[in-house]
Amino acid sequence: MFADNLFLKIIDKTIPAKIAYEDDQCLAFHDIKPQAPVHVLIIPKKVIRTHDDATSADQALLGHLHLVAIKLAKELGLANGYRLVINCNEAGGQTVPHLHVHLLGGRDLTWPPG
Ligand code: D5M
Repeated sequence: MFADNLFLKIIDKTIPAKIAYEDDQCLAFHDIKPQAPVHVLIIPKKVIRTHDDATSADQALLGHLHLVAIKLAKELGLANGYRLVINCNEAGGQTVPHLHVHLLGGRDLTWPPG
């Protein structure tokens, strides 16, 4: 089962996080359990529980998350490459019920992922 939506507490700053970027639509912060030298989560401020819950109304927001990922990849020294991951639902490995984009880099990433 999903855990609580603790990312809402990161958005409202009741749980601390190492914030990499913030604007009116999204927040990016370093993952507490990094899987690569750079591992940042980019989340919308709007609650969208899973990737499946996004609708056409979220089209620009989803695009915005990608553009923020490009900006952060540049700022965080990932010119050689990086990976974006969205885990969707339990079988997809999602544990926090708030859509998030993982930005991973800083090492040679292998394929397929686990
Ligand atoms: O990814 C959920 C991610 O959220 C996982 O990589 C750990 C991360 N996480 C959990 N709690 C925190 C806090 N408090 N700060 C930063 N990062 C956190 P998923 O795709 O749902 O498995």
